[in-house]
Amino acid sequence: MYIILKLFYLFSFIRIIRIVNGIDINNEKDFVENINNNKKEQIFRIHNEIIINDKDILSPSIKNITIIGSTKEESIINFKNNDSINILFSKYCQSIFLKDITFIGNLQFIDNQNITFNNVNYNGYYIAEHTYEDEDNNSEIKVYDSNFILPNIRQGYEIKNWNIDIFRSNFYGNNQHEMYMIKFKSTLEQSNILKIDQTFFDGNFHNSALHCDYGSINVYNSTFQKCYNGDNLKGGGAISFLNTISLIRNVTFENNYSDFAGGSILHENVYTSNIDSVNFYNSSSSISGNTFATINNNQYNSEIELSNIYQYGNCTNNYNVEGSIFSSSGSNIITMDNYHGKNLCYGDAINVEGDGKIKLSNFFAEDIYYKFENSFIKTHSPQTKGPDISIMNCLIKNIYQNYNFYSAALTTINMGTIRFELYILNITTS
Ligand SMILES: *[C@@H]1O[C@H](CO)[C@@H](O)[C@H](O)[C@H]1NC(C)=O
Ligand SMILES: *[C@@H]1O[C@H](CO)[C@@H](O)[C@H](O)[C@H]1NC(C)=O
Ligand SMILES: *[C@@H]1O[C@H](CO)[C@@H](O)[C@H](O)[C@H]1NC(C)=O
Ligand SMILES: *[C@@H]1O[C@H](CO)[C@@H](O)[C@H](O)[C@H]1NC(C)=O
Ligand SMILES: *[C@@H]1O[C@H](CO)[C@@H](O)[C@H](O)[C@H]1NC(C)=O
Ligand SMILES: *[C@@H]1O[C@H](CO)[C@@H](O)[C@H](O)[C@H]1NC(C)=O
Ligand SMILES: *[C@@H]1O[C@H](CO)[C@@H](O)[C@H](O)[C@H]1NC(C)=O
Ligand SMILES: *[C@@H]1O[C@H](CO)[C@@H](O)[C@H](O)[C@H]1NC(C)=O
Ligand SMILES: *[C@@H]1O[C@H](CO)[C@@H](O)[C@H](O)[C@H]1NC(C)=O
Ligand SMILES: CC(=O)N[C@H]1CO[C@H](CO)[C@@H](O)[C@@H]1O
Repeated sequence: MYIILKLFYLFSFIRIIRIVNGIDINNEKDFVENINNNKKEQIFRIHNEIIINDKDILSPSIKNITIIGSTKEESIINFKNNDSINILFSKYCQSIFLKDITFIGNLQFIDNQNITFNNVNYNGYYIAEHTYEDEDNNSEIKVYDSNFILPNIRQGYEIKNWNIDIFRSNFYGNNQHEMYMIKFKSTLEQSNILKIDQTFFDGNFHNSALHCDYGSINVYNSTFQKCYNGDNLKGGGAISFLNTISLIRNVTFENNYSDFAGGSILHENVYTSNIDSVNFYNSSSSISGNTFATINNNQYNSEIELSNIYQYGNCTNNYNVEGSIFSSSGSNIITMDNYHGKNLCYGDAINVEGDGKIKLSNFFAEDIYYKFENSFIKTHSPQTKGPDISIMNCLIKNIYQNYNFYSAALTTINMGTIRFELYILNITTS
């Protein structure tokens, strides 16, 4: 009798815990009914794989909704309809929280306040939007310790008028050529924040990682590899910054390529960009700027500040790139301190179009290859006074010139000023 009482007591205790800890979802019917109709329950617990064949868009109206698994391996939500939106979280859902789960499906978020992915394998795309602009800029998407794998359709992660914080996560691209994995859009007034730390992007030689239009972008301690961009999207290999303020620190770019400008990074009409402690391995463009290209056709100056840059090129392609190091077009102010580069192929190392102000210091470049009418620095198409370039403490070692006609190895300039303080070692002409 005592034992039975004790068991009964234990049983009610477990029941209480269950109520406190939300509701168990065991199958498709549970999931669909509760997501659509349950207005009270906040926590949905998933313990096994739940396959959802229902093709209708689910639309919860729960203020604070948590979908939580036991582990990513055991707890799986798997939508079979994988080429359109599966769940739409409208503005009634203020806070959405996914944790310890594998989620296969596509999500749409409209006017919510907080979205969190914590320890999630996410195989799908999502679209997150605030339909209002310039009002509330405190809403945040958090992506922590998660793996995001894009399904093989032409849609990535779209984030409009949200702040987003990505931490210790991995993003894997798909087989769609010329697509952005993440598209981040804000406005001048709202200036949302995108923060990326300790995160890995793999563009699968098809996708570009990041497109940011307005906003303040911080990328730390991360890697961008195998990214590709082309002539349709007209962006940089891994990253395209438009109208942004950005900071990139302790980041590696590896095997990125653009058929447009900027092998790894394209700056287009940006306000400022600060790039510190960054490696570029095998980063190339077929047009301009193997590491980065800065294009500005605006009234204000784009200010690009770089320090501690390492570049190691791979001379496997034959492009006559405008800037095997970088290129500048328009009224940019570019300063670069402490640069080391090796294997720079095959165009002008630094190409300056228009009236840029370029200041290089502690600059070491080794094994520079020319195949065409190339120079170490080439300036062209001056707007008013031409560019103003200064180089302090510069060492250039081994320029290999393979061209049948006359070409100036160091500088080609048709207006403006260049001031060199340098040591040149070994120019080889063949
Ligand atoms: C939403 O639910 C989660 C999990 O129970 C909780 O941590 C969080 O504080 C809740 N947020 C709000 C705004 O109620
Ligand atoms: C959103 O998150 C912030 C902090 O991250 C918190 O202060 C706020 O209460 C959350 N809002 C909701 C609706 O959960
Ligand atoms: C969708 O699911 C089907 C069947 O599982 C699969 O063959 C197809 O590759 C999936 N599509 C995408 C875009 O993942
Ligand atoms: C929100 O916008 C205001 C100006 O409208 C700006 O001062 C503030 O820094 C912004 N906050 C965030 C988190 O972006
Ligand atoms: C990431 O970057 C920030 C800012 O540079 C730095 O403070 C932090 O220590 C870094 N984290 C790791 C794990 O390196
Ligand atoms: C740079 O980032 C890597 C991760 O990519 C990290 O291991 C390392 O500690 C970071 N270094 C600094 C100085 O932050
Ligand atoms: C550099 O890129 C080429 C293709 O252009 C590739 O074959 C090679 O493996 C890359 N090298 C390194 C060191 O990653
Ligand atoms: C380019 O990459 C290939 C493959 O990784 C390598 O064999 C070759 O040595 C590299 N070339 C240079 C110049 O680094
Ligand atoms: C310059 O080239 C010569 C002949 O190839 C070589 O012996 C010498 O070491 C080179 N100097 C430097 C500083 O690389
Ligand atoms: C330098 C580099 O890694 N180039 C590769 C970039 O990606 C394209 C395909 O997207 C490859 O063809 C290049 O070899």
